[in-house]
Amino acid sequence: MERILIIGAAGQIGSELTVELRKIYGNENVFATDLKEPSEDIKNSGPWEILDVLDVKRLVHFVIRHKITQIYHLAAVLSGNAEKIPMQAWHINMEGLLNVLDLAKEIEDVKRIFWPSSIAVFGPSTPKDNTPQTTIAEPTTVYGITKLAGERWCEYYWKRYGVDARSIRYPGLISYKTEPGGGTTDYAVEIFYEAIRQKHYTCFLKEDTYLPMMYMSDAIKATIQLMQTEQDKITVRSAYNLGGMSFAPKDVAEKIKQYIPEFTIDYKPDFRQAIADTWPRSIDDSVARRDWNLEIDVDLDKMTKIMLNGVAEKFGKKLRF
Ligand code: VAH
Repeated sequence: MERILIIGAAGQIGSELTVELRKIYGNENVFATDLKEPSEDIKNSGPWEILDVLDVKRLVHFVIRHKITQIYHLAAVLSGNAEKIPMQAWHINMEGLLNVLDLAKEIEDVKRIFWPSSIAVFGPSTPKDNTPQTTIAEPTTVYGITKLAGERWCEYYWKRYGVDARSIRYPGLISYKTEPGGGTTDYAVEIFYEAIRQKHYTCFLKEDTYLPMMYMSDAIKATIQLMQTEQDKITVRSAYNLGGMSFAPKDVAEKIKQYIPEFTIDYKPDFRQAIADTWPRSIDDSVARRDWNLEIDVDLDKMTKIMLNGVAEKFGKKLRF
């Protein structure tokens, strides 16, 4: 029986991944942990605990006590915030991952690790369109540096110690269940909150900034699919490219106007524009499709309806699109 530890269960990915994993493996077998309390539905549906991935003693004790067999280590400082606290971001993002990899190396019961990488591993010298799985990766952001280094460590622990660590280079992820968390792609979350709150949004990126994006349900499905794939089918031990769709702020604004005609937007690029300008516009995820049948269901139109309805419901507004 799988016993799963989620580190970062209160975050954007963790808050939805915990729910889906509990549906598959049973509520009592999925342990939600974070530095802050997770959502009510996570607290009320299964075990949860405050846990700091940097507290190695407590982490090891937790894993042994609960006979954990898989760890999803999601906690990290995202791109925008990492530029404000470079050394803390390096420490948190790298020490956290290395603690988990070392623990998997030492504790026999821990069979599989998931850790999220990002298209942020790519930099200005990377081909921007349909970026290949294997290509130049010279990130110029702190976040991207931590993700590239993390990928190298995952592959090292697999080759040297046989630790079955798996990873995905997520594009920008869009969901409504948690507030935006300091990422550069989070304009694509904020815009829906502001469209419902005040029918206007001031975007911190230029209107034609194309970035690879994905709705959260597709990302969660891909993550679980990768973790359920037989070991001999995995050919990438750094991190799999994951593309999804590519759109710019102007595309999202146009889609929102189809449902809220009075919605308006203006553009005031900030420091995050320089981050976005170093990332690809679109990603080739054919290797993931070949190795573990990646499928993407949600396009921009479907995502717009889901986001507007979801945010409206959160605010108790009687809107249905
Ligand atoms: C960020 N949401 O903006 C993350 C993501 C591709 C970007 O990794 O930092």
